[in-house]
Amino acid sequence: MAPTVALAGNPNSGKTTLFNELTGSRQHVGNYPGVTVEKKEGTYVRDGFRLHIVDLPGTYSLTAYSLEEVVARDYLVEKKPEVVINIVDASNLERNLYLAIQFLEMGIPICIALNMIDVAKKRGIKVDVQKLSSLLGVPVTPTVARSGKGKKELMDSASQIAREHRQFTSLKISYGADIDPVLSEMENEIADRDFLTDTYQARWIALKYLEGDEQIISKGQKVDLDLSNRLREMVRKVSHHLLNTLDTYPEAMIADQRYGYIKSILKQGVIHHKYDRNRLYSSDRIDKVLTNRFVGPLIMLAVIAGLYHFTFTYSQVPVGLLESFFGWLGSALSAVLPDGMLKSLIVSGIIDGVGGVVGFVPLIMFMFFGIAILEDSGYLARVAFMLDRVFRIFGLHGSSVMAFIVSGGIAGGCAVPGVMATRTLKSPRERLATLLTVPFMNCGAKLPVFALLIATFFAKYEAAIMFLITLGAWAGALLVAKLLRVTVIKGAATPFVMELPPYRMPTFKGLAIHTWERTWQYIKKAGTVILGLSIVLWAMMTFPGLPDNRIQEFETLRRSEISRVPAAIADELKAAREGAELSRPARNLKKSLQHIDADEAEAGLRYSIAGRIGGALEGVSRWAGFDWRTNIALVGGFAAKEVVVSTLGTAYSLGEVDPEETGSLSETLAKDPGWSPLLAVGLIVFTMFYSPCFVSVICISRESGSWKWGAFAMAFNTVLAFLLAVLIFQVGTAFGL
Ligand code: BGO
Repeated sequence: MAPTVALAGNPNSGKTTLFNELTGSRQHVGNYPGVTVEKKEGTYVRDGFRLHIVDLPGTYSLTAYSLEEVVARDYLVEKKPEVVINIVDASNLERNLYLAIQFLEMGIPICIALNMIDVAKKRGIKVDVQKLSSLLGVPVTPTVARSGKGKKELMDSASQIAREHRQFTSLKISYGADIDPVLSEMENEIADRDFLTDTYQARWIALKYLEGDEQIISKGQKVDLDLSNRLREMVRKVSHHLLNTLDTYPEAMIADQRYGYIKSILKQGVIHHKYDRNRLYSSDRIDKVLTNRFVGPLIMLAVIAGLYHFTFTYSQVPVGLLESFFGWLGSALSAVLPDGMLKSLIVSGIIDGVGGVVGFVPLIMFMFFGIAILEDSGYLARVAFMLDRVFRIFGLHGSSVMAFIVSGGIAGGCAVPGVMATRTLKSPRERLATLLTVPFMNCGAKLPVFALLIATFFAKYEAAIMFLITLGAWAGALLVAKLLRVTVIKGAATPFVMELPPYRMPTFKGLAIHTWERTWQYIKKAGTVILGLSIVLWAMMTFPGLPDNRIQEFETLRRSEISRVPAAIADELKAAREGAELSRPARNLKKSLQHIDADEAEAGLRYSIAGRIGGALEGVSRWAGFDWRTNIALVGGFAAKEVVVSTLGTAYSLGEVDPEETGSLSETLAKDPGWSPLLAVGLIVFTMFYSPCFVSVICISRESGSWKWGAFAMAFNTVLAFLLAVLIFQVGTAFGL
């Protein structure tokens, strides 16, 4: 039987004209079964090769909004023609490609007839056919259906696809940060239960539920009511969320993202207007400036620098207040609770550990608020669009940009959704390179570490240093990606297309919800995972406790200190209340005894499980200037990066050098002679690049399909981070910094 070619396209695209051109007198007209929609069929013959041509009803879309759309769609999924010729009006490309994108999303083998090229030319529109074809990944042939121009070339492409039975992988578009996670959750459920998957693909079914496609939903209700209801509930939730935050609906968002995808294709030099179009959409007008080749990147840098300035300036007061509050809480509980394990756990383990992380909530909140403005307005997608030019040089794909931004490319993201976001990348090699480098971004967990060190050592230049850290993270990620792409993951780059949704005015409600959602995630993590880890690390820093003979040694030291002064002085100290005025010899005795207490605490910490691990690593870590306390914090950071701050908090709290002058961790580090700005820079760089946290490693392994890559990320990143930290410390020391 002759292979079937279906003609599809928008009304008035020239479908009927082309059909008549192809079939001549070999055609007949009937109806699609059960409906009054006309069905025209015919035969095309060339060099003895016959093709059965079916003219589908003209449609703008493949949703079930009209009878024509349902008929066209049913024909495609039920009859599975070998190839679809999509007739696209070249003079109205953006509108016409909307249907083409939906064929690609369904994984239907298509070739494009770029029709009415003569009309386009008359209107001063020039289309780069080659570029369009390579960006869409399908053959594109310019045609003039009315004169038959391009007919032969078009049919050559179509016959080739039909003869080869070429399979098309379905196009995966990102539908935005709100829809994407729900879509993949729905897709997994659908695939697990084989729900309608004998006819449609799982992702497409999920998409139709999100678009509220009545035909698919009613089919679903009949097959598995329970799952269908669950899917509808997921859709209801995300719809509610979208309505609250962006004042939109999933189907509108999906359409926007599809148009954004098309816009991004057209913006890459596919279409040239000879005459200046006097009517530009406002988004296009804004884009003319914001994504301009020269001005665009400068504006982008200024926006990011402005974001950091805003965050650090306005969060300073609330961060200070929270820090003071935790300081006060620690001292107050210290005074009330009796000495012992419980007091140590609450004050050193929980308050100094978790408090250090919670203290940064205002900063995180301001940062998320700024990011929400960029995201909700549509500017973040433009950042990705501009960065694409740079990404290609490093062997990555433009779609990787979004994964980097989600992971904290500007700040405050998380590598876990970043790793998930790589699912939209088609090339497995580019995907792997992206997966392995997204953890270099400055996720929300690293921010408290940076904020602590910047506030302690570079307080005057907070925004500038944060800006440098961001540039450093990108530079590191891109260089490593390049290294991977020329060594372990070699292969050519694929053309890039990404979504450029229209600009929107963010609503205050939307910004508030987005900011709060993310901040709440951070607080929840601090209150659960970080709290748990802080307790475990406190235990590791407390047990097994000094052996009796060592305790005895410190006791002897204390006694000998006391025996060196007249008994009256020792009695004065003993009898004195907290804060009471003491004589000079009594004050000296108090200081000596406090030093012995501090030495004992430090000896206890060193003797603890964590202390021994930190101490054992000191032989190597000294090269980077890290002492055993920092080592404990960094080992804790393997579990979650926030733990670096909480562990430093606990470590310095347990081994307090000068108990009379307790202050915030920042104050303690500033006073500690072992710390310096140089060491802080080394530690910042190490934190930026060393092993992804445990959860990210699991995700990398799962998404790459092998534990090998998870292990690679841990080992490679840690070695790289260490070498950089050593370099900074050694060179800095050599220059006397
Ligand atoms: C009329 N170039 C030009 N210039 N015109 C084309 C081309 C092309 O490549 N292809 C088609 N057309 P349909 P659908 C018409 O009918 O095939 C013209 O809905 C007219 N009719 O000739 O019907 C085509 O099947 C009187 O134009 O589209 C047709 O997809 C004056 O585009 C129209 C002028 O084509 C739609 C045009 C009485």
